[in-house]
Amino acid sequence: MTGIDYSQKIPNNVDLKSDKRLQRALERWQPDYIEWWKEMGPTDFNENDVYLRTAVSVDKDGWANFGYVKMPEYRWGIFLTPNEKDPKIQFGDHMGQDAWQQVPGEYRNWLRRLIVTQGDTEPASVEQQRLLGHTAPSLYDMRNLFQVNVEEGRHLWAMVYLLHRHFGKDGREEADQMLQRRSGNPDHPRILSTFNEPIDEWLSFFCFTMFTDRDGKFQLLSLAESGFDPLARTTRFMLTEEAHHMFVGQTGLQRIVRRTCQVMQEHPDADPAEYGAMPLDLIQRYINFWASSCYDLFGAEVSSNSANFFASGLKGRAYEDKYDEHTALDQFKTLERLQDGKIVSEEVPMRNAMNEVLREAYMADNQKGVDSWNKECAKHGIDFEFYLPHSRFNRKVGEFAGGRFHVKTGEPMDEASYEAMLEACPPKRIATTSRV
Ligand code: BYC
Ligand code: FE
Ligand code: FE
Repeated sequence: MTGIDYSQKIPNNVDLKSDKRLQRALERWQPDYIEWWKEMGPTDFNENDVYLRTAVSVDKDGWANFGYVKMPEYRWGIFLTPNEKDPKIQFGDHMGQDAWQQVPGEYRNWLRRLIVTQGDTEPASVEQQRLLGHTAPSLYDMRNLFQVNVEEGRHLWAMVYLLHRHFGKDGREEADQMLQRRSGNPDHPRILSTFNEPIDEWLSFFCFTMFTDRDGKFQLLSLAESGFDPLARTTRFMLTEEAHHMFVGQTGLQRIVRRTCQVMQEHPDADPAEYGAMPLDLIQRYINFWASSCYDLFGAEVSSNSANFFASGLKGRAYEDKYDEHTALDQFKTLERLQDGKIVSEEVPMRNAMNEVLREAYMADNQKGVDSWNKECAKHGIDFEFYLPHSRFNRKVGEFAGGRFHVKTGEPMDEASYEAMLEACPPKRIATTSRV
């Protein structure tokens, strides 16, 4: 392989060219990545010139870099948000010590696992969305789709950089496997559940960017607090891109809701579907599916993993600096647990409840989107209120996995009433996933 000028080819602020070993590792990985992109990225658009934003530096101007590019030639860059001098670990057992610039040996496996789990979601989402270019509602939407896709590709690069730079041989092996797992493949699936669900129409795409990319936001916020400084700085830069992804989701759904409301105003007695608009209750069903699937992405309500990640300083809470206290020792969180089929409250050590702390923040953020769609309905005088499914509904992970709970109230239900509820409101995908 001839030397690629990485400072040219891959915009970066990590001085790639001065680290020959790293450069060689990335040089070996890069053609496999391009091959993966061509095989698993957006179908049939590899030859098209697409008007895309490419980040070429971390400062504000580096963001406004727009131009036509063929997607396989996109310049996937590697950026770490510049750091303050002498960063410290901000929480957990090592609070106040210098942040790690190298992988702490005792936490190597946990850290690798976090980075691999994060990294795996990025190509997964590109795979999930690969057919959507063919059915884009407009050129505007198509461009947004491809922008999201190339940026998720960049997020994979970000995690692969960390693996190559800091984890030696096993990091390189993990990086290779990122290109080998396949979304939805029963023999070789992506790691987390939601990332194996098909996204073959745009309502799902908008729900995914609304709800799943928002899981991305909250996971990245908690990794941005990490005591492993390169991870914190990488994820901070990724967060700047996430805002656009969620904007695509929230406003995409809002546009659909608006159109339905207009049709309902014009034809109050008709089914909006007859006029090519999406019935509001159908949209709600999709919300029920995608939001509940994403609740699972936070892990179990009570989790020793989450306690370990926090104690070790590897993964904090979103906006850790807003908390008064950063060890979370001698603190408890009251959680609901399932005991003999009954929901009971239990005090759980705070560190073990960190997944739930993050999920609650996530749900509150989701609610803002729901409110904006409800405002749209109210503005058009349409009497309809969207809601978020209850956190116990349709869960596959954690305390309430496999249970039968009301989609709105979260009350336990017997099998027959649960089935009846799903019949009355059969979210297309829930019908397929909850009955397997
Ligand atoms: N599906 O202790 P538990 C994004 C496993 S999205 C399948 O409850 P923990 C993006 C778990 O691995 C952000 N398996 O969980 C968005 C464990 O397995 P083992 C992605 C699951 O570890 C859109 C067992 O169940 N980033 O960036 O406390 C487009 C018990 O686990 C699931 C991250 O996730 C599931 N849903 O928390 C593109 C951040 N949930 O050990 C991109 C990194 C759990 O028993 N990851 N399991 O074999 C983490 O912080 C944690 O791994 C999790 C899970 C929060 C995911
Ligand atoms: Fe991402
Ligand atoms: Fe994203």
